[in-house]
Parts: sequence; structure tokens; C-alpha cells
Amino acid sequence: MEMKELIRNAFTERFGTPEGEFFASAGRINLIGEHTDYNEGFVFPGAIDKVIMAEIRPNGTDRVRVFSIDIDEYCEFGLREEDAPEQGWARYIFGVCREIIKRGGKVGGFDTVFAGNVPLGAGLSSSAALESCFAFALNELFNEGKIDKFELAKIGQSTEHNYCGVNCGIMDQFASVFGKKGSLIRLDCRDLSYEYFPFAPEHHRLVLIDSRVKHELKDSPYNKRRESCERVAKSLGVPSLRDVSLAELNAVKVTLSDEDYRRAKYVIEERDRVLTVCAALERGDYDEVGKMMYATHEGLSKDYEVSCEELDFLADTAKELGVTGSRIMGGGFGGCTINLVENDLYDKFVTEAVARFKQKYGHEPKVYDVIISDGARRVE
Ligand code: GAF
Repeated sequence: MEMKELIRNAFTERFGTPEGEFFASAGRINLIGEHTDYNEGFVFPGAIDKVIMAEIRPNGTDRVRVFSIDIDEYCEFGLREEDAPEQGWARYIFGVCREIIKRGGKVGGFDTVFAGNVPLGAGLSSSAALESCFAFALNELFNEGKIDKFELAKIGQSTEHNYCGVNCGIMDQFASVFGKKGSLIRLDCRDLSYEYFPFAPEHHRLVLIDSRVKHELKDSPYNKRRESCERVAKSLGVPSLRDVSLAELNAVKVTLSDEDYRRAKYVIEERDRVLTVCAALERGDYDEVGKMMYATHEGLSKDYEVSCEELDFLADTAKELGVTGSRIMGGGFGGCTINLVENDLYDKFVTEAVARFKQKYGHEPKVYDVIISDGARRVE
């Protein structure tokens, strides 16, 4: 059954008629620029064809009644700060409501059923998809669409900070709200200026290999990575690592812990790699793009230390098979590699990578083709 129909049926069963309205938002990939967003650097994400979709109907009360099809759980909560629900998944929706209200926006009670096909814990940002879907919908349903898209992305990000325990940057929510079919987004996380980059390589394609090692940023060392970066920036007297050159970092190396030094070095190098990749894409130089992806993986694995054995194995396997570029994608600590593969090599790579991984780790990784798609929207 199609997702919309599934949601429709569950909605009627639980909440009766009349029908609600449908909204969706997307997960994301990121070509390059990892852990640069909270350092005011550049990122290069795009929304994908995997979504969270919800049917929503204002109910005239001050209560939210919500059913998650995928988790098969129901939750009901009020809209005051002290009404925060226990269930982790419901806090994303509660957080979005609260963040809209805190900004002076309106949210009344509503009934909703939602479902999705963004794989959970794969580093494709199912949480940003959920936040953006509800931020977009509540803006349409209660605020006449008056909250601008930048603010919608920030509402999702603040939800993570204030209700979900993840001190994330803006990349995921931005990609989920601003995503555009066929285009990646080069985003400057300092001032949120952005540019769409049509991405339709002739001889390559992007594919994700999901290690199925669960990635969960809450309670992970993600927040610690951010603290390292902020400590180094502070000791250099600048607002963020965006302003620091490698030479400047090296000049104070002896005053930093080895760990903080390596974290900052990675971020500074990654900031520059995003711009190198954009320039390479403009001249169609995919070999250069791929080289940068491998360099990112190396940095994330050795200096930033957010990879794991399984993801290192996948990136190494890709390299050995002649794949143009491969790296861990997203926050890390599990999830997927993103691979830039020549069309002619695609079948061989996928078959071999899956077989070798299964032989070594005893389970098959999942494979997702990347289709760059639209972000938050109303579904007719
Ligand atoms: C996670 C975060 F949510 C993003 O803000 C970003 O920092 C990413 O990890 C790493 O690039 O997805």
C-alpha cells in the first residue's frame, strides 16, 4: 500500500472524519562538508526521495494526539513546556510546537498520523525530516505560512538542542526544508547564504551503503566533538573555526590537547575541501571530487574519530574496487558511506561490497540509490 493510503486509513480508524491535510519532508545526503556546520563552515547537502509524511487536522482543543505507524505507538500531550511527552519520538513534534510558540507563532491542538521511509539510525536524518514536516505543516495550518523557511529550519534545529539532547548544526534541517529536486545545496552556515547546484553527472552516480551499525547522536560523543571545536576557537579568540587557518592552528598546537588539535585540524581541512569540491564540480572534474571524499573519510576516521570499523571497511573496499570517492556520511558513529561510482563499475561495486561485508560481519548492508528530491511540502 502507498504511504499516503496507509496513513489515511490509520487516521480514519483512529480519529474518524473529516480528513486532515497531508505534508511531507525529506531525509538528506551530504556530498561533502561534515561537522563543518556548527563551525560556521560550508556544507553541500541535498534532500532525497525518502520522506516522513503526516496527515494533520486541527482539533479545536489544546491537545495534540499523535500516532506513529512505524513505531506503532500513540501519544497525547499539551502545548505548555511542562507537557513534554516521555516518548523520544514524540518529543520531536512537541519540540517543534514549543519552538514555534516561543517565537510568537501559533499552534493549537491537532490530530495526526505519520509514517516514513527514511531509514532510522542510518545517518540520513530522519529526525530532521520529522521536524521539518511538522514545522512546515504547522506554519501552513496555524500561521498562514508566515514563518519563513530559514526560521522553519531553525525551529527544527532548536528542537534538537532543547528537547532531544543533540547540539547539532543547521545542515540537516536546512536541507530538509530547502531541498530541491535534482540540486545539491552549497550552504554557508555562517550567514545561511546558499546556492543550488544542479547535480546530474553523466558518467557517475551516488549510492549509499548502510552498514546497519546503529547511529544515534543523542548520548553519543557528538556534543563532545562540538565542545572541542568551540574550545579551540575560544583559545584563539575567534567566534568559530571558520576564521582559523591551518598555520594559525599550528602556531598554538603546543597549548592544545592532542585531541582538540586533531579535531580542529580536521574541521579546517574539511572547510576548504567543500570549496575545492564545488570548483571541481563546476569543471566536471569528478576525480577531484572523489579524492576529496576519501580525504574526508580519512579525517573523520583518524582525526575526528567518528567512524567505526565497519565504515572504514566499506570505504577501504570502495577504494580497492576503484570507486571514484567514498566516505562516511553524516554525524558518524555508524550509518552509511556515500559513494561516487562510475556507471560502468556500479554493479560490480555494489555486489562485491555487499558480499565482502556480509562475509566479514555476518549481515548484509543495505544499498540505497540517491535520488535528489524536493524538501518540505504539502502533499496533494
Ligand atoms: C548530524 C548533525 F545533525 C548535523 O548538524 C551535522 O553536524 C552532521 O551530523 C555532521 O556533518 O547530522
